[in-house]
Amino acid sequence: MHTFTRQRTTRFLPGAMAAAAAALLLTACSSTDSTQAAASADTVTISDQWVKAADSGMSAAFGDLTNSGDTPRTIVSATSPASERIELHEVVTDSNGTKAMRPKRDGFVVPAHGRMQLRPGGDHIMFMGLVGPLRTGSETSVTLTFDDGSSTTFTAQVRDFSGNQENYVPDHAGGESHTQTPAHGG
Ligand SMILES: [Cu+2]
Repeated sequence: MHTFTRQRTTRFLPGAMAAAAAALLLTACSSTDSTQAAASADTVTISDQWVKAADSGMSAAFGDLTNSGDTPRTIVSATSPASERIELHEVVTDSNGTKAMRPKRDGFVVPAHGRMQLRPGGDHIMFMGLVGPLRTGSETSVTLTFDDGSSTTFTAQVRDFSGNQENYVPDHAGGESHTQTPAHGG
């Protein structure tokens, strides 16, 4: 049983308001026009979402993203009151067979009429700086922002998880390696 709330927020620049209103009027006037694109937040939902319990430092959120629409949707960032900073991570295996996680450069793409799974050992929503302990059984909210500017907020339960852990490679393009071993299940 998960609490799930969705919010659709679209950011308008003040000057864009009139243009947006005009576009809406045009759409309303043409009854046969069904090309008006839905916002990503209206077609992507999450299920089985959860966050790994942690006392401090890093953690991660997981779940199943489902896209009911006809076009792929891309998540470009995330926020949560539980963490000062959040990154969208992937896990890669280097030539030595060592797993490491790093920011996923192009975000999370949820395919049209498809699903994207966020799992320990795979793509995950990385909490980079917990503001306080994440205790088992409590809940926290996470807001996902799409590349069209829309966003959706969900509530996730905190669960115990002691699974695979990977090294963190903050910048895989740079020559330096700041390897950390966070206590997180991603
Ligand atoms: Cu990570």
